[in-house]
Amino acid sequence: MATLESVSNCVVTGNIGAVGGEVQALIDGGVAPADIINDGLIAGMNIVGPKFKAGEMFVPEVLMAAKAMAAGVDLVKPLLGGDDMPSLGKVVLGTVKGDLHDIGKNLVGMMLESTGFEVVNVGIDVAPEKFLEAAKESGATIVAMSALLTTTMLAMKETVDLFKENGMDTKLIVGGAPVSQEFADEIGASGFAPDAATACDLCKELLA
Ligand code: B1M
Repeated sequence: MATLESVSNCVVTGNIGAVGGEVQALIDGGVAPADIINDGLIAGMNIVGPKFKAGEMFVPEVLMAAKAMAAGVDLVKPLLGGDDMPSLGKVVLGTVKGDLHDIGKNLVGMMLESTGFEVVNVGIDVAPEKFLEAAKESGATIVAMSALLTTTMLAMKETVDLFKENGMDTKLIVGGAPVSQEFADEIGASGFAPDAATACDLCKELLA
């Protein structure tokens, strides 16, 4: 029988073939989409992290875990709704220069969309100039940056500085595992969110 734990196990073992069936069974059984994401898919990734750090899992296995997670997320995403809501505002979202991690960033994008924001997802390894160009082109009022590596957090400061140099009044917000409120304050960002749900609240606050 499919459970949140079996979904989590599919992520940990990178079982791309099985994850879809398990997630679908939970959906059919009436489990809330947010619970499938938080207590199934993310819970699995929370087991992968420490194993990767401890050298018990390696890059190819983590990649399989990431793909299994993405396959699960794809099934849940349409259920989060948001399509019919009027737009709350436009947010440019990307993972900063030098950083290829996109699972958390994409979850933030999904939650923002389901809350009613229009999201311009500029992808991974995004240089400060590209964030600026995307903000100018789209007219977004918020730019949300994600970083998972301590080394790439510096690119967040470069981006904040570039927006200031160009006289932009765009709100720049930051998030990702190594990022903190203290760091956001230090680089002059408009805000920090530790998770996707808080990122939505923060965007609403900034536009209020
Ligand atoms: Co990477 N990796 N990785 N990795 N990887 C970490 C981040 C690491 C902590 C693992 C470890 O050692 N314990 C470590 C970083 C150490 C450090 O700098 N502190 C690490 C490393 C070292 C590396 C490589 C250098 C490994 C190597 O090649 N030797 C390499 C770097 C590549 C690069 O980016 N240049 C690398 C590669 C990879 C994979 C490609 C194999 C894969 C990424 C696949 C992908 O993203 N498509 C991967 C993965 C999966 C991880 C871990 C295991 C999981 C990350 C994840 O997806 N978490 C990670 C360990 C960990 O974090 N525990 C690790 C689940 C996700 C839902 O959480 O991304 O934190 P997270 O997002 C959350 C919040 O942080 C927040 O909301 C999300 C949802 O609630 N959030 C935001 C995120 N972005 C936000 C933006 C916002 C607001 C909130 O805007 C305002």
